[in-house]
Amino acid sequence: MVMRRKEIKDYGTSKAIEGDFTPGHSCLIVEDLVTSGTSVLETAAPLRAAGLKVSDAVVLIDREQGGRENLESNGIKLHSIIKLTEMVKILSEKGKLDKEMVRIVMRFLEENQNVAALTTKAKLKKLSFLERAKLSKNPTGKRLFEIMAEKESNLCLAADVGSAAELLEIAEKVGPEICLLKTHVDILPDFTPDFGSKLRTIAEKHNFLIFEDRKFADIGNTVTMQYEGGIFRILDWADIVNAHIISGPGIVDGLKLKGLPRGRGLLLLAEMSSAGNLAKGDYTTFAVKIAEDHSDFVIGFISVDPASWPGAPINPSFIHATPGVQMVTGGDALGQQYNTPYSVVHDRGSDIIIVGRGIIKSGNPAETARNYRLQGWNAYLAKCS
Ligand code: 5BU
Repeated sequence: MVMRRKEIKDYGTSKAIEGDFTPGHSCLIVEDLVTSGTSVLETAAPLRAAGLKVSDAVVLIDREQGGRENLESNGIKLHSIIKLTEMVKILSEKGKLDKEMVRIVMRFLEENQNVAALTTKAKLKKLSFLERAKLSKNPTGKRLFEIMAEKESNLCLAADVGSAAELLEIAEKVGPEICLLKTHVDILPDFTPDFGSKLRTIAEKHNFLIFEDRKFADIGNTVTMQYEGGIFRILDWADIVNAHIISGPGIVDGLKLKGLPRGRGLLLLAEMSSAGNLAKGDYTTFAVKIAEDHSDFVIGFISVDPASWPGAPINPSFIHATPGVQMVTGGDALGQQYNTPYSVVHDRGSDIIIVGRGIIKSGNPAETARNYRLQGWNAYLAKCS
């Protein structure tokens, strides 16, 4: 027997699901009644995320308001003991419901069958980047969605090159194709304090944002200093930074203290692309909860397969950015794992493809970036249509 908690507490086991189970086992969902099917889907998501197979649900009453169809389209067969119309019929035959009440109930059901079907469709419909820009509570998150729509680009270049000079050169070349440029400023041997302003000039010219992949991981007080100070002064030039949530929500409070007044945005590492990483299951669920609690500053996630997250699709104001992308699936010798732009955006539900060596190591980075941009954008269009 497995139990799903509706809310994850930050005390106790802090697990979304509890019980004695082994990944790969089948799990039958038991509910009292089904209306639109949302509650069963919310239960199925964390079970599936924990590796359980969910293909059937048993309920006492099917209220016949779109639940059966909704579940069917999510791979769950509904078995009901009785349907609401059958129940009304039996009660009326036994003289327990008068004719007027039967008429009212049947009419209500007829009207609400259509409403439920429409609501389900609206929920499943993928919003465009421009529609999502309007939902974002953070100016950088909003701007990023807008740039993606304006440039028809959901491509982020991971500019992992050998020097600051090379980075500025590739930013200039690839700039027209990207919505975002990702840096690891601590790998640049020729970093100088004017690096940030030079990169910002190029970013403004080609209309892209800058994301320093700093992966903050310390306590709130320390990250405020790491973000603002040192020789890199990341806060001055990076529109977006990211953080692990290993240290708890205090890290977001700390970064927000410095970043929010400057209109900056934060991505939380909800998943990682490398083999054997530990960012999964309840960890990912916790990242979503922290993001919801700080949606004025958190603009989204580093994700790998957000379509499989519990409660997916989650709040559409959040952006999903995915590293580990190349034209063919595979990996490198140190644990990196690659998926294709189409599988990342269309199948796994991400928004932005982050591409490093696939572009940098190619003979013509500008042309290769254009190909990645088109692949990523077409996958987005296919998802929305
Ligand atoms: P690649 O050359 O496309 O493999 O580069 C991937 C980039 O994304 C690189 O800068 C990594 O540091 C970054 N990355 C990643 O690969 N996986 C992750 O989970 C995260 C970042 Br978070």
